[in-house]
Amino acid sequence: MIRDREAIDAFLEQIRRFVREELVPREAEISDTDRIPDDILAGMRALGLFGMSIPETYDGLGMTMEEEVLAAFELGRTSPAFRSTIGTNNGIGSQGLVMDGTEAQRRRYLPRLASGDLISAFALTEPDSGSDAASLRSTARRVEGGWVIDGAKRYITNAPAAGLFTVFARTDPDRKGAAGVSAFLVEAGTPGLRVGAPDRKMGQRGALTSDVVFEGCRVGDEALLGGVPGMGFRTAMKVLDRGRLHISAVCVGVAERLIADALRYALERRQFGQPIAEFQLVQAMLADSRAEALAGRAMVVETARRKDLGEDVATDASCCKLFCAEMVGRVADRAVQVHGGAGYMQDYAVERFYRDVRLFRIYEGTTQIQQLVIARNMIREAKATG
Ligand code: COS
Repeated sequence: MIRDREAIDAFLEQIRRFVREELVPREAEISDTDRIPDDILAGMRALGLFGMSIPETYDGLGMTMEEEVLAAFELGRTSPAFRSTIGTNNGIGSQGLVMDGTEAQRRRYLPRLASGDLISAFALTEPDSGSDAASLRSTARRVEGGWVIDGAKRYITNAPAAGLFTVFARTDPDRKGAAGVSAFLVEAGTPGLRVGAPDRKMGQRGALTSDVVFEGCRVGDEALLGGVPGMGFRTAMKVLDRGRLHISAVCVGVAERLIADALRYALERRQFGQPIAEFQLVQAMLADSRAEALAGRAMVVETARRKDLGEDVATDASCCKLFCAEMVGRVADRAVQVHGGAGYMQDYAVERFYRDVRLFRIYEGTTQIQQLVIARNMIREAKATG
């Protein structure tokens, strides 16, 4: 439900220009240095990109889900590391607060998250708890006036830069599954919180992840998200529903970029006396990619619209993540193939994107977890309706 079509179109055009003029030319540099330079961060702040999904009451842009996915399509047209920089503040790092935080918690953090002065991280995954998120072992023990958190978190996006962590820990040791889990807002610099060295990843260089360790980390009562224990897992799942739609949109944007690169190369590269774009086997790869990216775009916009209308889109958000993450993997593979030997060389962006997109099938719920969620919900609905 776009409130003001002209305003959103103008904003999307600003992002498009920023991506084309400021980000695309710096992709190789970001990959080489493994960091996003300050001038780019300043540009992102100036555009308001850190606060797209944060309500206007807390100084964000208050975009609807539909508007957010339209923006994510644009941001997808460059290295995913750029999107990752603003990704946690718009998604998994802020939405727990937006959805379930107390008014005091929202006021304390959301305006600074919206401006990008504060970076957030979502600390759910652990060394022994990935897909089986409800089995997490980190604990938060009740003490006078607060809680003491112990445990280790792994692969936490933006942890090295984060000033605020949403940490999931078990507050009820007697309840093994989801019910005993609570969420805490823990500020960087709190004694007992330690951030590890950045991980060395296959791709998405510039998007930093690391371990986060809690050893006797004491926080006050006000750190418990929403002020109610036992709600953390549900918060995490709701946040991931939204995050999965956003990631799906990024996959579509990356696919469209790869198609543009592959088409340009196919028109320039000549073999057997003509551009390889004239060959039907190359055309088949371009056409399949185009059709699949369009399917992804359509399902993401449709699901986002229905979410804005207040419908439960958990199943379809997983459908989008499943399809779009796999789709961009196929599109990247074809883009390398169209480039032939050049596609295997680091001189061409497709080589880097091929590695970057591999992560989409893994994080915010693997493809297999999406399949499980979709089928489980289908079966539940069928049983409920008899
Ligand atoms: N929205 C709101 N609540 C939800 C929900 C959703 N989408 N999904 C689950 N819940 C609630 C359930 O209703 C249930 O609450 P009740 O016990 O009150 O009914 C609770 O959460 C537990 O749900 P469930 O029984 O489905 O939990 P499972 O342990 O079976 O796990 C999966 C469910 C596998 C789907 C979950 O662990 C998951 O998504 N894993 C992947 C984690 C992930 O994406 N990690 C990426 C790291 S973050 S980048």
